[in-house]
Amino acid sequence: MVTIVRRTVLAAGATAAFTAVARRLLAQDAPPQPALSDPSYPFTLPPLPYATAANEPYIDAQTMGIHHDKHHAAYVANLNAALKDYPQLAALPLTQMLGKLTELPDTIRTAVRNNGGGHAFHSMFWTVMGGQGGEPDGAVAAAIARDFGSFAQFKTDFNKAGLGQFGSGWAVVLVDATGKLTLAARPNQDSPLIDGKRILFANDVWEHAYYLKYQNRRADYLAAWWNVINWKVVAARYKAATEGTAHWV
Ligand code: MN3
Repeated sequence: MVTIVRRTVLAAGATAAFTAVARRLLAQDAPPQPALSDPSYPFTLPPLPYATAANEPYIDAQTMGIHHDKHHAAYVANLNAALKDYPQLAALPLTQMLGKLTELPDTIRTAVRNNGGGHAFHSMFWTVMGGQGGEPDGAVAAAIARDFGSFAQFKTDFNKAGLGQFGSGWAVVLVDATGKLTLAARPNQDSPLIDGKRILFANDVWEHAYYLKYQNRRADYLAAWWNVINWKVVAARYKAATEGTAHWV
């Protein structure tokens, strides 16, 4: 039944025709999304864990396709190129490589900062999307209530961080080993992993993430993005952080 609906929707070919109902059916048909573990050299572009149209109408399929296939692919290619002649560094998983950024040779530090940060951020980003939005439950909901007062306040503060980031960057929710949540805005692809911090989830506020649909209206994009967050993946990331399991990007 779901398969038939999907085929019909895809055959229509018009991404604008995707409704909330079709999106829900697609999501139900998709396998559960694992949160991403720590990748290593040679780095590869992880496939989008859903169709490019899975986040319609909030994030358009064309933006998703270009963002993943072009922008993220370029970070991966440039990171591999930078590490080509540094086998000892290339042996480090990505989180450790970023955590040792200040110790890296001058010749590749900026390339690793930008492209390693970009690869880490985007690898996380795809997995925390493709969901149905709404509100979290369980431990994540409790942590948000404790650290921000309410879910509404949390969203307001997160959106403010994203809107206040001048130029390109990310709005980030950090989680420490005790489960405490804090917000941060980071410029460019400057990953909090560089400072040894752990990311619960983040939203990309580079114009390439929203310009085709939202143009200069970053606030509208930030507000719409909550409709596609995947709280199941966020819950898995929170659990991993508080249980101290291997660091995920
Ligand atoms: Mn991006």
